[in-house]
Amino acid sequence: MTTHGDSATRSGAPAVAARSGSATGDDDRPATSAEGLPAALVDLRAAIGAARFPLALPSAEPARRTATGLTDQLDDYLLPRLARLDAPLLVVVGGSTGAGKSTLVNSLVQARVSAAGVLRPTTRSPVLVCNPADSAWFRQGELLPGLTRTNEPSDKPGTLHLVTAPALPAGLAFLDAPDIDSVVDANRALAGQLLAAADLWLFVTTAARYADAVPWELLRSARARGTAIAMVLDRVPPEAADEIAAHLSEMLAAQDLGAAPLFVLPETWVDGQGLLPDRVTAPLGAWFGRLAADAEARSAVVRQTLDGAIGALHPTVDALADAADEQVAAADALDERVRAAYRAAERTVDHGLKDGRLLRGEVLARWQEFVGTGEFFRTLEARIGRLRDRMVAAVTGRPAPAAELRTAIESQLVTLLRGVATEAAENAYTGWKAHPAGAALLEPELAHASADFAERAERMVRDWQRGVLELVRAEGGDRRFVARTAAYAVNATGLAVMIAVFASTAFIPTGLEVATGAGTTVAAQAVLQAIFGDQAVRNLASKAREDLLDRVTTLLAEEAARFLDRTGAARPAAETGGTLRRAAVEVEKARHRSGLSGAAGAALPAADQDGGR
Ligand SMILES: Nc1nc2c(ncn2[C@@H]2O[C@H](COP(=O)(O)OP(=O)(O)OP(=O)(O)O)[C@@H](O)[C@H]2O)c(=O)[nH]1
Ligand SMILES: [Mg+2]
Repeated sequence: MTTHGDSATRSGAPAVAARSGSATGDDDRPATSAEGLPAALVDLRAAIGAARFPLALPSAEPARRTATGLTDQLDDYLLPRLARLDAPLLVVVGGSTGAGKSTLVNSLVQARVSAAGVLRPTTRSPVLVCNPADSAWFRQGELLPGLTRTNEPSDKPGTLHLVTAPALPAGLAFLDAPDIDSVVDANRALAGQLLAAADLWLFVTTAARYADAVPWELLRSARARGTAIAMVLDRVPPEAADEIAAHLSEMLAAQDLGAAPLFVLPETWVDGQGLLPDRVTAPLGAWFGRLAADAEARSAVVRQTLDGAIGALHPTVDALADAADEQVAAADALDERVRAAYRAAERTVDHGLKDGRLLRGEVLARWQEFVGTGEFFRTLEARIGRLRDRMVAAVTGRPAPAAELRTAIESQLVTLLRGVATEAAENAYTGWKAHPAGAALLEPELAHASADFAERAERMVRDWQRGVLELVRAEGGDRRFVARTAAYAVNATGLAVMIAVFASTAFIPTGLEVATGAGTTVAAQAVLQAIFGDQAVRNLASKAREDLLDRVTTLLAEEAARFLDRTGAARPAAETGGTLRRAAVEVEKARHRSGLSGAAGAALPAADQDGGR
């Protein structure tokens, strides 16, 4: 026999693929053409395992739980069961705490295999009891591979206590589960997991508890899945038996569970061993005995439950796919809020360069200082060549104003950039805050521009200024005035180009609006006019402007990335939903081809003995 470690069986694919071949090849196995089904389920398992729901949408937590439930069920039950259709029938005994589940199991196998007690809930880790002949199958851990098998009762979570009982016929095993409506979360979750691995659910309730809501919820969903269900109404006072049984039957019929065999057990005393008297459990014991003896009936039960569970995958996986699509849509929506905020920031810079707002205050003052006094320029001819000569001359003697103008340009631009970066961060932050998934991704520092933004903006502007000088040098290389290659000529022209970028298109060709509006001197106006009138400067300015906007785009993209990286890290693959849906459709097709569904209908024998119905 091959032994599979937990990890091998958990991972599913290789172990299942290996098993399914031999399982279907054996002659003594039920003849289903299930070859395609395990493969389709393995694919579905992989798709569900890969699905992520990281964004905090209302649908995310339920989806995560559903995904875990589905992968558990595939690993715990569907895949191993499909690979071994002839394995012993697993009856999971489930119901409310204190209903007498453990006592019932002990009584049915005639041994105290599971502790029964007055402290609620008593059963915290599950106990599986089977005939010694079947213990190898349950021990090898194909079924419920995540539970560690123990030979002793254990309080450790994640264990399954295995016990053999010769009084129990081969082919049938009982799993005593923790209470399904437990106040202990772990108990409830485990009970749900175990029920999902049941070939048959023996639902145990009492005369006092049978109308409780939670079990009915679970019963309904088990019924919807087509799980084989048998019912035990325990501890019924003999005088009320008829009335209670009738009421429960009505409830069962109303829930479309009328076909489930129902056993009514009268209230009685437990013996010194904590076991129920034989006469009380006899009808139930006999019913299980018949089921154990009838391989065909057992196989029908297994196939009914298996087919129902596999059939129920499709709608559940569809819901999962919807949740996955929601994740992608939410990530897109969050990204769009950020992009919109930073696009607006870029637009503001773009407008700022166009509307002349940068050509004010300090920049304008330094510009005027740079080009000189009215005295100096009164004699200036509008011819650009002459102008440049003058400017060179002016700068030659006075380098300080050039440096100051450059600094003024830098700080003016940085101020604008800081403003737009702050506003964009605020807008992106608010946009995310108003979105449940966005709010969960926010950090307080995202409400502002990056701490080092001013520093990076300054560096960017200086790089741009250097770039403008490079441009002047390269573009004007063959021109008369730069041919002199005087550093000051390049410097002066570069600054004029930067000013031209600031004054930009709105003021070309006159440039007078800004100059006059800002109260500049006649000389400065003349210079502006001269500059804007020169095609070469205009070409340079338009290139410099593009270069500046490119650099602004990069700078702001780095800012936006602080947000976008978060959605990027959380973003589920766009095709998750589609992959899930396709995988579910393939499973559904394979299920129909498999012939499993032929077993649908009342596979369970009727409870036709005394005390049964
Ligand atoms: N008198 C009487 N006591 C019973 C009967 N069935 C169970 N008990 C007692 O009721 C208590 C609870 O029974 P358990 O078998 O532990 O109940 P359980 O459903 O396994 O409970 P949890 O493990 O907590 O979910 C124990 O003290 C049993 O001895 C019965 O038919 N008659
Ligand atoms: Mg118990």
